Amino acid sequence: MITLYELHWSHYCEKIRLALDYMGLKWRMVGIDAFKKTQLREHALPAHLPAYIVPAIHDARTNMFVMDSTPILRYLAANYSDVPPLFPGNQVNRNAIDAKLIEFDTYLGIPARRFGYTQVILECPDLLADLFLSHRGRGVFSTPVIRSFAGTFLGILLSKRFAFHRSESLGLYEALEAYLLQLAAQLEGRAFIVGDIFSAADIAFAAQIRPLTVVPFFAEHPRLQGLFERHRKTIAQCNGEGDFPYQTGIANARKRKPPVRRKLRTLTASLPFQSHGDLSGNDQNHVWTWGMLTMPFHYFVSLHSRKVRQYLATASVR
Ligand SMILES: N[C@@H](CCC(=O)N[C@@H](CS)C(=O)NCC(=O)O)C(=O)O
Repeated sequence: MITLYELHWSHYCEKIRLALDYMGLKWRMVGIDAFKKTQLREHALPAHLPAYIVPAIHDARTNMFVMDSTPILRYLAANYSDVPPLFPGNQVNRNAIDAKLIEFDTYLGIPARRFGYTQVILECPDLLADLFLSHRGRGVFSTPVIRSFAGTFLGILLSKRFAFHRSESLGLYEALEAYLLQLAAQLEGRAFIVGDIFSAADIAFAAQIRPLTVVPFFAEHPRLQGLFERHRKTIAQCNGEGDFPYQTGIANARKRKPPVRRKLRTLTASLPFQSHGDLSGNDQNHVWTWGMLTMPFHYFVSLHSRKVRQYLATASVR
């Protein structure tokens, strides 16, 4: 039996759930405490990684503990045969799938997480208390005022962890838009992401674009609709989950208030994230540094830069 350690809403974790189900393996999930990570600490930290993260798996059959989503997919493919393959085809195709996984982890997964969380913070920050604290304090974090304070506090912590307030000055929205437009052009008329067969690359793409479904700048982009259609189709084909709580939370918030959109601008920027050999990049920063003192300002002011609440997109706002 394989144990998957996860944070359920993480798109890196969804990728592994989809892959395990696609392969038809027996597995169970263990939700971790995002702060203490107690469940992960029962296993030794893999030497090539600096800190505990999810997804991680423990395979009771081999007694192996593997962390980081693409190494997990590689492990599953290498250790389970006679199941639908994650890396089908010849060696060239397999290498291309592997390269696409690292590309998606780095260029799609990292910024999509950033913009997804930013959207939650701007539209319904209280939801963060449900995501991170529902298992703590015997329900106290679900009571209205405490939920609201906790949501704000968590939003500030997350903004420091991922430097959400820098996205606008770095041109990250435009940089991801350029990456996705290029991807959409590459995939035009093609059923699968690599070659002519379904693979882990299709699974990874479907999971990793999910956070962008709540960001109007991307979700309503006229030239990106094919990518979102591909996401929906792949999730349905794999019997994946419907809307996640953050998607429903934002949809409900939009029944009360208009969505938060961006003022458009013309800017050329590229994604600054980098992979490291056969490992993907990440963008996590230390939370408890002196820089934390400036975070309330960034949270309440910088994060709102170029954002407007408005029901419909216009020529200058989406
Ligand atoms: N490159 C990693 C990224 C995993 C990652 O960043 N996981 C996040 C959840 S989405 C995490 O564990 N965060 C815990 C933390 O920031 O301390 C992968 O592909 O699995």
